[in-house]
Amino acid sequence: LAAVRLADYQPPDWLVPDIELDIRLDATRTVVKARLHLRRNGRHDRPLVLDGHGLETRIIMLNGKGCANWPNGDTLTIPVDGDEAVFETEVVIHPSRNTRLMGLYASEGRLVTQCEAEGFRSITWFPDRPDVLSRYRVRLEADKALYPILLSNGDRGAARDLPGGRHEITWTDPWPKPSYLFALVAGQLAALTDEFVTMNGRRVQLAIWTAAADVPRCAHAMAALKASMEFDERVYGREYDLDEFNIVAVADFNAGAMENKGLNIFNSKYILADSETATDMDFDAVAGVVAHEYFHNWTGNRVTCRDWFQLSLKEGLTVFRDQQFSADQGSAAVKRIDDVRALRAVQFPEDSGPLAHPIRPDHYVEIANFYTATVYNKGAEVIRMLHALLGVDGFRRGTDLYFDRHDGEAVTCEDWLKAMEDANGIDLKQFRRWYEQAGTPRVSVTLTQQGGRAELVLRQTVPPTPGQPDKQPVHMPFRLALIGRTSGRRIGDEQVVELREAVTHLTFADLPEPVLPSLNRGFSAPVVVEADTARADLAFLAAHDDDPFARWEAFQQLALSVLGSDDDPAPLVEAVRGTLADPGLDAAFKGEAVLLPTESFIGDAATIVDVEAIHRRREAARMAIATGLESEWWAAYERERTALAGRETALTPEAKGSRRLANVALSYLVTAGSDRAFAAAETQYHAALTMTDRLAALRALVNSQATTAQGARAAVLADFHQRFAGNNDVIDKWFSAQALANRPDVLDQVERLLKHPDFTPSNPNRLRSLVGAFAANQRWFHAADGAGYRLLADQLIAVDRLNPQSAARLAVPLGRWRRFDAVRAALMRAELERIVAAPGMSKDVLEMASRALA
Ligand code: HT7
Ligand code: ZN
Repeated sequence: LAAVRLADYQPPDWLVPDIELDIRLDATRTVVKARLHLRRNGRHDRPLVLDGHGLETRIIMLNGKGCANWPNGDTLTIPVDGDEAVFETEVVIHPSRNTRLMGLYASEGRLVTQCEAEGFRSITWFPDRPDVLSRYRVRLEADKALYPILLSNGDRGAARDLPGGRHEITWTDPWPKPSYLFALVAGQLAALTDEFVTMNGRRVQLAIWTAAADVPRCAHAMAALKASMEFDERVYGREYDLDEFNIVAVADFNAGAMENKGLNIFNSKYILADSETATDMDFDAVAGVVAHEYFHNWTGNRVTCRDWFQLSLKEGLTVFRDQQFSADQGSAAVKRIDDVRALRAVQFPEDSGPLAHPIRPDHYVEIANFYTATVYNKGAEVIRMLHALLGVDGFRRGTDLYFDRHDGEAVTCEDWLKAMEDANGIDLKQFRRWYEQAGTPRVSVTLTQQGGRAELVLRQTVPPTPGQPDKQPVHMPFRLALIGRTSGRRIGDEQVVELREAVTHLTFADLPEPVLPSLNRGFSAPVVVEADTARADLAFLAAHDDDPFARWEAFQQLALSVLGSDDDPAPLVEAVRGTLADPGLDAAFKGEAVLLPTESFIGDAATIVDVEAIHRRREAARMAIATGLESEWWAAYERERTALAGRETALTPEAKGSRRLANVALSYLVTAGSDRAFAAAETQYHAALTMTDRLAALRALVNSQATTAQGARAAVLADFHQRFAGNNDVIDKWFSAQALANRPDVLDQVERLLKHPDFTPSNPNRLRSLVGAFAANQRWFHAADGAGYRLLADQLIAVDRLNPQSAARLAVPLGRWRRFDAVRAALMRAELERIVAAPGMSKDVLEMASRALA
């Protein structure tokens, strides 16, 4: 497998300041003519080298004359005289055969593109790399009845009818962009439209395009778009720069969405939402992804990446910006907890396994494999640390300088850090290690107190990762405070301590009472804290810490401690009792703070994951919390449902909080197993006015082991499928609820569902909703006989023929084999070896499987 290396980067030999595309669209046979205006970059005599993939090449011309040169595989090499030239090609492509969903493909009768990272080369010959920026002029022509709407980037020109029922339109994008930001969409679409007036008075026409029947389901996305435009002006001084902004929702999409200039293309799951079909979490995800793609207009598009090793330059920064936006629009504390939970669920395991890589990797085989939680989510944490170190104003000075300096350029993470340094007169030399070193740092903390004097010692280490045996200490902001052991109050101010050394000593004097440390408040640094705090102290912090994140974290640590042994879960029951009874906490926070860590998170804390013991202990603790607090759960359930009366579908933070706590209560009540609870779940399922409530009731019943709930389970599953037939995003939830079920027959159910007529593995959402969800079900995926692993590998091998990106993602769970007992590890390895040996596997899969085995 040939790797691309950061160390080998060379600037492009030829630039393409302007490109004209003429695209005659047809699902089976699209003709693409391209005219590239070339400029030699520097003094050299190297030829023009272009990328192409799967193109039927008809014509190649240089300066108006046919060329003798012909493609050699995926490259086309053309010697060019002079410093400027015009290079033209004509190729034929076949969108309806394109199951990879990269380049131009068909989705529900429409034609759509996905060019990041290397999809443009499947549309035409081009130097398909992000540091070649061009102005695009694009003529689209198609049958008008089949494709009445023709969209591309930039400003729309005049549209014209043509003979034979065809029509054409030309789009001109004034902003130079890399080929990965090119997009087109053609098809039968209707729009929800609106307008935004920017801070300098530009009137921007906004449109979200989808099937006509789904237009009303775009309202939440539209509101989020307008709020994002306002946020980027208010917080970053960034204004939108075209007269229109289009978003298109499509059903078949490899990722969440794509930030193409002026024409964002979305997985429909992140656009379409109404209370009947979308949960509160879905609504929040829609707003977060809409904001993310919009924010890319500056962080990614106006200032782009020099090469794909710099991916976190745009992705880490843009995730941080969308997290800030979501915190600004709702509960900041709950948002932070959710973001940390997601980081720990996906990025921490990645960083401690064979797929670990720095946020700026230094080599790859297939770049699509590096759209990872490390590049995105750890990348965002690194930006968040800069924000903490520089403060709000210093960070803004840094971003202002970055945009001023680099507008219209393709730059590196180094350019970003230099702007931060120059704007603030600081040195980030040591901070750069976050970009170079993989692995989650560990900070171990000890506190000793004698009378009014305490000493805190913090020791940091960064563990070895593949290819990086030795690590250096990193520079991090570590927020901490002291909490009085008697009063339960914060003693003194919170501090942001800048850890740089392997060992840091802090002393505190004149303390009026014994104290407990409140550490890494707000999760100010993406590290594992090892504090060896006694259970009683964790319970005290879970009841008293004034930082909401630290308070939530104290309960998580308490739960990890109790569930790591066969001890009585009574301390957890008491902690939950205290949280439920605390009048100072809102329902949204309570709904988070009473949840036990997931089985996989408990497993991550152990050296070897004991699948059965973790499941058994967690189930016992859940049952103890459920039965020990049954009257409290009924009270919470009834109180929150009463609070919702008359505003069941409201999306205010209060209403969302009430639904959250009521549904957590319902799940504990169904766990406790009374007939009254089953009846309440069934009633809620049928009477629900929101998907949040209906799905919560369905999940509670699906997860119930009680034989008395069997009838209700089958009935709600059948009803759900029938009620939402044809709505892909909702049917995905039906598949996931069954694949994630906490039941011994899950594997049989998944095997049955693989044969269900609605299971379409070519659709990435559907594949993830069944096979991806099943692999996240720790207890039943890791069945001791390896049947879960076999099922996953079979699906992966079959899907690779259709869509290598989808297949490669399925390899990740098997890559965790080192964390399991010898029998399971051998079974997982055997499946990885079977995958590697299967004939004709893609390089996407081969790279993932071979890294996993290494
Ligand atoms: N920048 C976008 C990345 C993306 C992508 C990557 C690989 C294959 C398909 C893809 N679709 C979109 C998404 C984002 O971060 O905004
Ligand atoms: Zn992004």
